[in-house]
Amino acid sequence: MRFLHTADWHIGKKLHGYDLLTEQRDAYRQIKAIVLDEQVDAVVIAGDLYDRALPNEDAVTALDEMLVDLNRTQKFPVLAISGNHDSGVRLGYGRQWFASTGFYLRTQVAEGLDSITLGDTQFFLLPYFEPFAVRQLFDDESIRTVAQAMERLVTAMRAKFAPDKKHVLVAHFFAAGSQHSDSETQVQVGGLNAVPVDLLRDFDYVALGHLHRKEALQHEPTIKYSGSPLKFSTSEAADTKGVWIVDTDTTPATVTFKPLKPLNDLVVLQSSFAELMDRDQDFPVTADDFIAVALTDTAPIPNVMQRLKTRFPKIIELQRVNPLDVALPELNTQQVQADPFALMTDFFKQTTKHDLTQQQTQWAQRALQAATKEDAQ
Ligand SMILES: [Mn+2]
Repeated sequence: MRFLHTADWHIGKKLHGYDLLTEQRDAYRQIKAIVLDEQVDAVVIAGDLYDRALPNEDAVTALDEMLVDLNRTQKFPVLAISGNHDSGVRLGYGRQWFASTGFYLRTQVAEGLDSITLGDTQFFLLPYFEPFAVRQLFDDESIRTVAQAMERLVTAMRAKFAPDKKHVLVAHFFAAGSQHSDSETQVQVGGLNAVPVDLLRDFDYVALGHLHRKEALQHEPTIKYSGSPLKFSTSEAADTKGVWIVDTDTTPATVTFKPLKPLNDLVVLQSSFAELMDRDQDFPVTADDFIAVALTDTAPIPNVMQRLKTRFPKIIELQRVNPLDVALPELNTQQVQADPFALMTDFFKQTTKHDLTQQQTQWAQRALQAATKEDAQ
């Protein structure tokens, strides 16, 4: 069995107000090309197909087109689960019909125990779940955490293992020891709801969704997050996004990464305002790329965003790399009253490493006069 593992499509997601459907459709085209090129036996999508429980019409249309193309037109079996961003009930609409064409969609935790066998591999498709659903399923009040729930679920799955088949788990949760990025909605506080990876060792491969970086879980050759097909936050700017091709014919399973090339990239530009505005400076970005600006300047710049956007139209973030060093000196009232202007100029120099300009000196003096007047009133 050779399959493609992807997850976290988040169809309908916006990046700081910018619609990503064009980029998402392009990522789908690339995934389809890999599916055809690698001649896989199935495509696994490990949750968060949509970005929200109530996706808008454009998002529903786009995902529908992708799945129809993959499953009906290209005739690839699709194995998918709902993630924490999906509404299980809405996404799961029609799933009994879809199964008739080899589109297996699981949105209820109980369905995770009904395995699907394709070729030599038995797939367990476990959607994102809350512990109470597993508490109800097993009628066991002692199940309080995701880890406890998962232990029960894996035991139940193991009882159903066909001994002559390979066993693959598709799931959507936070695996203990994984690293978060900024674009994930954290579904747990603390470590209470992390799933220990030792619970997952009996599977030949575990195809995970939820975390958006493929590097989120290190040192686990057969327990993997595919990551999202697109960069969804600046913390992922340096990542290479892609999908895994998994062969279960070998022991252990062979896992190969296939990169996706971003149509419009998310790039961090770290530079001074003057350099960024200089038309002779060549930055490796296109007008359609999403730009996170990391400004090295310390001085205030009027209308900075508006001006930067004349050069880089799609700025999604603006940050200062050198935030002012504002360690306040210990002062007493006497010192402040003695020479407030000297204090102010010292403080300015200390935090910005510059002297006040003539203009700034005027502004400062005027502000101090106004404040003194207010005090006197
Ligand atoms: Mn996600």
